[in-house]
Amino acid sequence: MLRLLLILVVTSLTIAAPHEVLVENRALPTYKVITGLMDWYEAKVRCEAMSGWQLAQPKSQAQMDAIMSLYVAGFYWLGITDKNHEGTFTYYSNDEALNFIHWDVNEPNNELGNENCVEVWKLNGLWNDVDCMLKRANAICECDGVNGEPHMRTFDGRPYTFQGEGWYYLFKDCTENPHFEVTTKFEPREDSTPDNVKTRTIAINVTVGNQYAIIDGLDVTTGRTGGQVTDAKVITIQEEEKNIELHFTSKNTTFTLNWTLRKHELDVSYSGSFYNGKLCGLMGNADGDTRNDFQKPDGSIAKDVNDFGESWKLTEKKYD
Ligand SMILES: *[C@@H]1O[C@H](CO)[C@@H](O)[C@H](O)[C@H]1NC(C)=O
Ligand SMILES: *[C@@H]1O[C@H](CO)[C@@H](O)[C@H](O)[C@H]1NC(C)=O
Ligand SMILES: *[C@@H]1O[C@H](CO)[C@@H](O)[C@H](O)[C@H]1NC(C)=O
Ligand SMILES: [Ca+2]
Ligand SMILES: [Ca+2]
Repeated sequence: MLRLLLILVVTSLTIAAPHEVLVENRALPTYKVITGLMDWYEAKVRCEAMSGWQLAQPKSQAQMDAIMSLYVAGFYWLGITDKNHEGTFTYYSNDEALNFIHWDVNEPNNELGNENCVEVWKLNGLWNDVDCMLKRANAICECDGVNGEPHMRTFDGRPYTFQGEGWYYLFKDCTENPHFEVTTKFEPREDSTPDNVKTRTIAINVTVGNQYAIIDGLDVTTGRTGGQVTDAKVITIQEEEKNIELHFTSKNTTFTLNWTLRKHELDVSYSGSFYNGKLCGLMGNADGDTRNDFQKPDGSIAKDVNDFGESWKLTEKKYD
């Protein structure tokens, strides 16, 4: 089951390592401390309960300094672990190699044999590896979005912020005989200013074969392109009080879109493997590799967030 949280946006790129450069170029993430004596897993859950947030994964001294500006006392969990490969610590969200380390002397020492999670344990911000199950630390959470806003996430789990306006391809069938496409309309929020534009999703158009469903706020319109009225309904829609769930199946894959108007949040998931690596659009290619998610329609890797986002804009004025 792959997931996505949508409202706004973020990014990076890639193939070898270029996205790391972009991470460094971006403004600092926003940090937040959740206090309480938690084990590492609980800290992770508490951070991720906030849309767009995760356990902090400091990637530079500047980020470490920003985290330490919130330090009061005690221990603080970070999103760094070697639980899946003893001795090799990585960022937990994407399992990528650390590009910044801040170990205390003689750490990591795996002293108790199972010290697989990393904590900040001293005022100077130095790290220690410790048992993930110890209920002993506060959580430091980070949000990569602009001003702590939630952002987009690709099917493969890469978060990014992109403030597009208008209609964009969220994801579509990129096989030779495409069968579906899902587009979304972004519009500036009320609190946007010309210098700081923040957009959000306001409408969704799901087209499967010759049938479509348009969600605009909480209004749903369905219809057919081309006029043929032969096929059975391929898009199913369940309208609840505060959210709309929409499903469609193509090959052996069922896509589920869950739209919550109040939060302008669209949660997309799918089950089935046929489309792994065969999707494209703002949610990436779903091949399990976060590093190649920022491909443009021509297959090339975008040079930055805007280049990526804008490449998926609907150019012809199909609809407005
Ligand atoms: C859709 O979202 C609503 C509200 O966020 C939630 O209660 C519901 O369980 C979700 N449905 C699915 C299928 O995820
Ligand atoms: C779905 O399709 C893919 C590709 O054709 C295939 O590898 C996979 O086994 C299928 N899965 C199921 C559950 O049928
Ligand atoms: C929805 O998208 C389809 C496919 O791109 C397009 O043909 C159709 O005009 C759109 N529907 C509306 C009402 O905008
Ligand atoms: Ca240790
Ligand atoms: Ca990918």
